[in-house]
Amino acid sequence: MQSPSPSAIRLGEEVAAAIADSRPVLALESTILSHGLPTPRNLEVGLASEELVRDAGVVPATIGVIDGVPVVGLSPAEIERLCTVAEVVKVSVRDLPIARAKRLDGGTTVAATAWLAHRAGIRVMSTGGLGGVHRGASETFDESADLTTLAETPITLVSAGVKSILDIRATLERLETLNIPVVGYRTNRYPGFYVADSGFALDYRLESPADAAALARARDELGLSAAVLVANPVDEAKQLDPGLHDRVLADAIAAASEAGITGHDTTPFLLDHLQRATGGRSLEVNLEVYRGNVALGAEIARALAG
Ligand code: PSU
Ligand code: MN
Repeated sequence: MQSPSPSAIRLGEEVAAAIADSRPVLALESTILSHGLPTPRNLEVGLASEELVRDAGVVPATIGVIDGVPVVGLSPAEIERLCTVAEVVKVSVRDLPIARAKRLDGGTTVAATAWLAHRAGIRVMSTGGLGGVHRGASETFDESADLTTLAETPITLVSAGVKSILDIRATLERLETLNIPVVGYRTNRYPGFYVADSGFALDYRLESPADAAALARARDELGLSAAVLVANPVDEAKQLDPGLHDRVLADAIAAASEAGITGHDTTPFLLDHLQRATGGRSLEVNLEVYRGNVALGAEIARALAG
């Protein structure tokens, strides 16, 4: 991929200064705000996450698209705009030129956020759940561009795995094919977002932010292009009850198929269904998971800058 012209991406002032001084910066996505969480929780989460990063001595860079311009380091007013305006679109990498030409506002996916963060010189990013291979993908070909983009984006990404609304086994196979290292943070089990263990094993684990920094440096020394994925499970004490999880998941998948939901609408639809079907429990777990990933991402950003 070619480099964007320097004026194509706008850096927030604080973020630009931190990058120039090699101070730690943590990138955060905005699809989770525009399409993943209900209003007004999305705005609370967007602002509280930045606060959490600052408290760790790291500069937050929430990334999104305003009037077609990709912004690395949105202002609080811009975060509010992406959280509250109805016309905000979900922007993955393929949507960046469309948003630009049409001057749209957009919440950026993991793929678009990582792509922009890397080009701005940011080395670590946190999200809740990564996109992946959807169930039925052998028929629909519905696989998130998060995977192919991360294969070409040398960043460190902290997530709690992929949600069980996806085909986790297929997602792990694709990550292997795409040469993307996946490591458990203090676990040998791949996390299942709402639950600490998805049922799949991981070959490698890390014990500390310093370990994660060493892994990122090793990748850079070898000149490999893929992201390093740090899979950070929710505390078992705070996970969604696995029995409840399995029941409501089956209902959500059936509802999506009945409603004829496909493509990029699938994830927001399923998440919304889960939230309502668990009386908000899945939302609380979602926020707990996200907080944990933001906190760990900030520690890794510090370890890499140190
Ligand atoms: N997974 C979640 N919540 C989300 C997303 C994924 O649990 O909000 C968002 C992320 O921004 C991710 C995107 O990058 O959805 C993937 O969408 P798609 O499958 O359309 O690529
Ligand atoms: Mn898709």
